[in-house]
Amino acid sequence: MQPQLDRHLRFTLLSDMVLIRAFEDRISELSRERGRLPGMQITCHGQEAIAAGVVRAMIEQDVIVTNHRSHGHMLARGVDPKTLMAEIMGKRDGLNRGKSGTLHLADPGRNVLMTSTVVGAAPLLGMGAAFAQNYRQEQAATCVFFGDGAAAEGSVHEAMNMAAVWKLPVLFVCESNRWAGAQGHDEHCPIERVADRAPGYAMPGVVVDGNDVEAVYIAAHRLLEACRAGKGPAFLECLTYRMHGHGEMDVQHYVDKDELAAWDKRDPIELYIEVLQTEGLLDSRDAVEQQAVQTVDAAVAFADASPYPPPEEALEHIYVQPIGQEG
Ligand SMILES: Cc1ncc(C[n+]2csc(CCOP(=O)(O)OP(=O)(O)O)c2C)c(N)n1
Repeated sequence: MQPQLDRHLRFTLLSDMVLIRAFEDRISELSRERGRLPGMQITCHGQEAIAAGVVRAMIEQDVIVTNHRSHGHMLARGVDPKTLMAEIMGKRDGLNRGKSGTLHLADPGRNVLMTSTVVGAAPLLGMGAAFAQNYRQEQAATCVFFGDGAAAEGSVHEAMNMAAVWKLPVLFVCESNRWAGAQGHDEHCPIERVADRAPGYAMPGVVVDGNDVEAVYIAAHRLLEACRAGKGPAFLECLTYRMHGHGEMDVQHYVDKDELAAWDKRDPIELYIEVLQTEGLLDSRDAVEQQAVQTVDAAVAFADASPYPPPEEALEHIYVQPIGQEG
């Protein structure tokens, strides 16, 4: 059934994207300030429509397993920007008590099971989560996010194969952003559309414009409903472009500047603002942008005020306690 994109939902999609952009713009800024952010910072700049569109198409019970480019998925899922920022800064009040940093974020309370930065691991882990959903006969699906580079890993093919054999409720979401580190799509993928592989695993392979948030939402909504209805896994390829370097310190010397400029003209946020303004639904973008900046300011203030975790906590919450020793 075609989902209803009412006014409220359309504003939600826009404000999600604007918040993700504002949050990550601050991450980019902070990453240039010495000592502010530990580790490598990886943004989804230009890919916000995929995060907002897919995650808002999910129901609460659906599970997310994501990869290194995960801030957008977390924010669209409703993770508190304050604890998210504190976690990225490695602080004690962070989402994962400062133990994860940006690369291993998880929010089990919101069914964000984990972030795996082992390229190609998320689909296998997501397949496991979907196996559990099936086993428990839950009316829920698992959404796995990975890149077109990851799609060249054997683990992704094993995950797709087993998910199809066992008819598991998994939506494989490939964010085809044309890059895998400094390697271009053509260097690791012999076909133009990764989704063309899906029929080989007896699942639908749908290709969508990943910079069109409503198109992403509609496709994800339809495929997730089918997954939950017991129709087995599905593959959604979202065509987009990685606008920043692999990480924030990568200056993209290997990227064709004309290609980058052409994709910049297709910025998902600008495209959607134009749609909403043309339809007379959005007078001014200022309010939504100001709101996002205030949220990010508050997140940074919260994170700055939080201490670093003391060394004694380093080994806490690492392993599940054996049964009988939980207390
Ligand atoms: C198994 C493994 N190999 C290599 C790496 C190093 N690495 C981290 S991200 C990345 C590129 C991944 O590209 P893609 O899956 O297309 O995602 P994108 O970064 O483009 O979103 C690589 C090679 C890794 N983390 N894990």
